[in-house]
Amino acid sequence: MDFKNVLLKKEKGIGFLTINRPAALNALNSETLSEIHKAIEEISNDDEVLAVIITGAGDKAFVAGADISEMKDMSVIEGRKFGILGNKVFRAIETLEKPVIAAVNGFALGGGCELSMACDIRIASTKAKFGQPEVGLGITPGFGGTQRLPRLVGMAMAKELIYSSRIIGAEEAYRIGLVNKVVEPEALMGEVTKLAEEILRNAPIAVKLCKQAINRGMQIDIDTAISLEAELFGECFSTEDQKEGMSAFVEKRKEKQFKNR
Ligand code: DAK
Repeated sequence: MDFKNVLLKKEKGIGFLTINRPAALNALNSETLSEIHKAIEEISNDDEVLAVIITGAGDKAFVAGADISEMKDMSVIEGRKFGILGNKVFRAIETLEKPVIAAVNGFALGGGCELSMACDIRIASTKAKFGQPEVGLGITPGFGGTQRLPRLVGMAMAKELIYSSRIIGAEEAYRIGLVNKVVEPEALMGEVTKLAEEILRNAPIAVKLCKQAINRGMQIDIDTAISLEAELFGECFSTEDQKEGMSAFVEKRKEKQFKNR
């Protein structure tokens, strides 16, 4: 499928999704959000793609936020519709049955920080900047920032960042646990690709079930979560990949042929 504001490239099992509006620092307007949704659907239906990397075009921004020019004159109903669209897209990323890594190459503000937080893992370049500056614009974060930021960095730190609308650098984001790693800008895509390849060496169904167990388990009480883990663990034994993984160990074989079955 051809898109106007995103690029989708598939290479060796990895889907590279680039938000591509560099003149507006990749700000998310409705059209871009709809295209991200379509791209995620395409990735979801493509059995050849087993991991996803999301980044921003250009050398300045990952995504500088929701599109302020589009939002400026929205009515209550339009604002709500926009919020529903954004949340639908970000939930589609969060619940995609494949791991998603954000390669944060520059500004990740407002909706951009929220997009990165809907991904499973964030790797940042030293040039990345994170923040939820919405209260300075007279609004609350609207694409899950008030919910995902406290889950990642804790309630007090999330409140400090959201109430103050302070923008922080990559090292600070690393220190508070918002990003997994910080690398030089020229090393960023190599680093995220290497991580995706490392994940791809494992059994895809097991990775998918781990994502489910962690995401769903973190929202429920520990007893229910442990039952969920037990159920998903059991499910693995219906797969050919479980047989292959364990046979390889017993036979002292280094090479494993996982088939995503
Ligand atoms: N929206 C639209 N255009 C943007 C943009 C944005 N978020 N960010 C940057 N741009 C555009 C600029 O307008 C400029 O366009 P031209 O003037 O060249 O046409 C171009 O990108 C380059 O930006 P600058 O000239 O400003 O570049 P600088 O290097 O000087 O500054 C900056 C970079 C990132 C510090 C600055 O652009 C900036 O402060 N941008 C806005 C950052 C921001 O406040 N982001 C949060 C947006 S609010 C909700 C739904 C969603 C949301 C909330 C509620 N509901 C429905 C409930 C989400 C809200 C947000 O994300």
